[in-house]
Amino acid sequence: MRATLGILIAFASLSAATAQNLLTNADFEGKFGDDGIAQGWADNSSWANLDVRYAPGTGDPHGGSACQRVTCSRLDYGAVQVIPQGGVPLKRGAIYRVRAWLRGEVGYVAVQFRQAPAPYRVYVEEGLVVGDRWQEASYFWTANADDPQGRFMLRFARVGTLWIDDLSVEEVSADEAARVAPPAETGNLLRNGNFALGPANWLVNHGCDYWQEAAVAVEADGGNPCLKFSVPEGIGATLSSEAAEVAPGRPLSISCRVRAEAPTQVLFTSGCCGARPTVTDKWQAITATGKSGFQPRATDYVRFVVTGPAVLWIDDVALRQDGEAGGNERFEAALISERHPLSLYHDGEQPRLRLATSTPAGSKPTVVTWRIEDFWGAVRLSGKWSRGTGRQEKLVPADKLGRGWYRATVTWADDGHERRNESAFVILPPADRRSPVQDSPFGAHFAVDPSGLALARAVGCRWLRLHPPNHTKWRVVEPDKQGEWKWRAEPIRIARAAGLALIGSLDRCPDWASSAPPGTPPGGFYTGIGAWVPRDWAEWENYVAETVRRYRKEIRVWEVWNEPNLGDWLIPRAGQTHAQAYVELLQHTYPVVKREDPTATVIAGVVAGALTEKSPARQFTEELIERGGLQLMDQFSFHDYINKSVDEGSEPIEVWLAHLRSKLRAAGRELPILNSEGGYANPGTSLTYRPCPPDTIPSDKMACWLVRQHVSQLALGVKQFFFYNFFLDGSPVIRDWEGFVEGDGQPRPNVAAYATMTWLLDGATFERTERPSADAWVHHFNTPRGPLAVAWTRSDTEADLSFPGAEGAWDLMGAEKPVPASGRFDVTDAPVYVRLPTK
Ligand SMILES: [Ca+2]
Ligand SMILES: [Ca+2]
Repeated sequence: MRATLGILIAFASLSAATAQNLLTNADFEGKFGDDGIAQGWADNSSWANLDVRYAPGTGDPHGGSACQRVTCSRLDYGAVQVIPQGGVPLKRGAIYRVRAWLRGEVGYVAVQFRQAPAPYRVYVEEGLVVGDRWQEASYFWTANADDPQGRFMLRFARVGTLWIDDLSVEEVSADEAARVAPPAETGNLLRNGNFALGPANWLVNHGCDYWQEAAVAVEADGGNPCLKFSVPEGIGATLSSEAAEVAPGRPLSISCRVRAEAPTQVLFTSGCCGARPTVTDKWQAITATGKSGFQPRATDYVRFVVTGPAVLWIDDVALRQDGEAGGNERFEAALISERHPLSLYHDGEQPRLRLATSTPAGSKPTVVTWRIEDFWGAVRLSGKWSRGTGRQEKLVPADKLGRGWYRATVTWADDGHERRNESAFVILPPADRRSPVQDSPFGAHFAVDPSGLALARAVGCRWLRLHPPNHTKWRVVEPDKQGEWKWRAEPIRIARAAGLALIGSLDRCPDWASSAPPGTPPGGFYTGIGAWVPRDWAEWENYVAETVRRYRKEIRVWEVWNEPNLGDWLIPRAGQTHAQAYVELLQHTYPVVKREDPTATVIAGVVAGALTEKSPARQFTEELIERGGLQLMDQFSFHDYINKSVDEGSEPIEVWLAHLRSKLRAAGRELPILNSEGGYANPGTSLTYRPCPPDTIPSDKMACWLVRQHVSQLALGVKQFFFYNFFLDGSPVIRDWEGFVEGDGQPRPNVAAYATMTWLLDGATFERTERPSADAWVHHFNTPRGPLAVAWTRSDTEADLSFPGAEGAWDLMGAEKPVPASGRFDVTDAPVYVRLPTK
C-alpha cells in the first residue's frame, strides 16, 4: 500500500501541470490579514476546543517568498482545519489531481474534500506525516459527488506548527491520470475466493436492529468447498470479501458461481460494477465489469446483498484486472480458530486453530511460517508447515497461552513477496457476573442477536442502551400512521431473558409526526426528518405514554432524545434555541413517563461532547439548567468520544466534571451523572492487512483508554458508561465509530481489556484515588473479593509504585502478574490491577 503511494507521488511530481488550479492564492504569495491568514483562506476550527494562531511563513517557504504558518498550542477536542474561503466545484466522475506541500511537527495532516454543510461527509482523504523537510502529498481522485461548493481542507489534530505551500486542485483527463497509475496485477485479487480456507477472510454484516442473524457455513459440494449463506426472513444481510488493493483507472471484473434454495434476487457488486440477477437452484455464473476509479489508496471488494428468507451457495468468487475470468490460481493460507470469527474463549478452554493451505494443481508445495503473538508483541507459539497440492489442513492447539488477546499470523513467499493472513482470538476470565444488574456500571450498544448477546455476556456487559438497536423509538414503533403500532416486543423479551437491563430511548419522529416543512429531504434515520421536533405535542405524549406503559415491566429507565445539542440531531421550531426546544420536549415527556410509571427513571441531557470550558456541550447544558431542565429529569447523561485518555490534556475529565457538579448543586439538583455513549470515533484495526486510515487510534491504545475511561469515570462518581459499540458491521474497511470488534466480530484487544475490567470490578464500590505523582493514578475499590487498586501512568511515562501486602495482580489483558516480595510494580499507561489485603 505504502509503496504504491510512493510511486504515485513520484510520478505526479514529474508530469507537467498545465491544468487550471481551482484554488486561489494557493502559493500564499498574496496578502495576509491581521489574523495572519493568507487572503482567500480561513480557519474552520471554531467547533473544536483548541487554540490556534496563523502567521505568514517567510523563512524557507516551499516556493516564492511566503507560505502559511499554522500553530496549535492547545488541543482538547477536535482538529485544526484550514480551508479556502470559497468552495471548489466538484463534478461526479471527473478526475482531480490534488497536491499539497507540507512541513512541520503536527504528525498526520489530512488533505481532503468534504461536504461543507452537515453531515460534512468526507468525499476523499489522503495525507502524510509531516517532518522537518517539505514533502508533497499528492493523489488523483475520481469525484464521487456533484458539489458546486465542495470544501477543500487541510486538517490535523496535534499541538505544534504546520507550514503549508503550493496547494493545487486541477481537473485532469483520464489518460493523464492513467499514465501515472500503477499497472494492474494479474490473477484473482481476492483472498479465499474458492473457500478452500473455510470461512477465512469473509465477513457478514449482522445489522444492529435485528434479533436473528445471517449465518455462514462451509459445505463440501462433491469435495469442493463452497460457502452456504443463510439469511432469515425480513433481514437484509451482506456477505463481503476482504478489500484488495487495485490499480486505479483500469478495467475491473468480478465473477462468482452461485445457486439458491429458491429463486432469490441477489445484488453482487464491487465499488465500480455489479449485477442484480435472480438466482435459481442451478449453479450459475454471475459476472460484471467496470473500471476502477481513482482514489488515494485504491481498494475494492465484492459483496453479496440479500434480503431474507434466502439460502445461497457461493463459490469461485473473483475480482480481477487482467481481463481473465474466474478462478483462484494462487497459493493461499489461513490460520483461524474453530470459533472464527467470534473467537471468544474463557479460562480452561484450549483454543484450537485451523492452519489451512490451498495449493493450485501443478504448483510446488509452499512452506508457510505461522506464529501466535500476544498483546505485548511476544511470539508465544510458532512453526513451519508444508503440504501437497489442493486443500490441506491441520489443527494447531493453542494451549498454555492463558488469558489475553492473540494475533495468529501465517506468512509465505510468493514470487519474492511476503504474503500473510491473520486472525485474532481472546482467552477471557469466566463470564459470570454475580452482582445485582441494576448496580452494574457496564453498558454498551449491541444487537439482540446471538452474536451480540454472546459478546456482551463473554465480556460482562450487563446493560443495553437502545440507541441502536432502535426498538423503542417513535420512528420504529409508530412508523406510518398514528395509532398503527409496530411493537418490537420480541427483542426486548430476548434481552431481558438474557439478564440484561435496558435503557429505552424516547426519540425520533416518524415522518408523519415531524414538524419538518413539506419538501424536506428525507435524510437518514437520525439526522433527517425525524430530527425535527414533533408537530403536535399530543401525538408525542401519546407515543411516550403507550410505549412506557407497554414496557414498564421490562424497561425501568428511559432516556429522552439523543444529542439534542447538535445542529442536525434536534431541529427546533423557528426562533428557538436547541436548549429551549429540548426543555419544551422534556416538559411533554417527564410528567407523562411519571404518570404511566411513577417508579421509572428518566435520563435527559444526552449531551454530545465533554463539557469542557467554552465547549458547545457546556453552553447547551448551562442554558438547559437556566431554563429549568433539571427539574424534568432524574439523571443527567453526556457522551464522550475520545482521541486521548480522558484524564490527560489541559482540561481532563476530573476538572470539567467537577464544574458540571457545581452547576447542578447551584441549581439545587445534584443528579446522578452517566456517560450514555462514548468510545472511539476513529478506531484502528488490529489486523494489520486490513486497509486503515493512518490517523486512527491504534488498537492497543484503544484497549488502554477504554479501561482508563471506565475506571476514571467510576472514580469520579459517573454512574454508568455505555460503550459505543459492539456491532458486527461486516465491513472489511475500517468504519468510524465501530470501535469494539473488527468488522466480522474478530476481537480487538478491547475485548480482553473490557472482560478483565468487569471481572475484577464486578460489584465494586469506589473508595479513593491516590496520586503518587502528577503522572500516576491509583484508584482504590472495594470488591466482593477484597480491596483492589487499578493503577496506570500518563502516556509515555512509567512509574515504580508500591503496593504493600499485594496478594495478586493482573495485567490489562487479564493475565496474572507475579507479585514481587517488595510489593513494587513497574506501572505504565496500560492499567494494572492489584489485589490488596483486607484491612
Ligand atoms: Ca509560496
Ligand atoms: Ca470451492
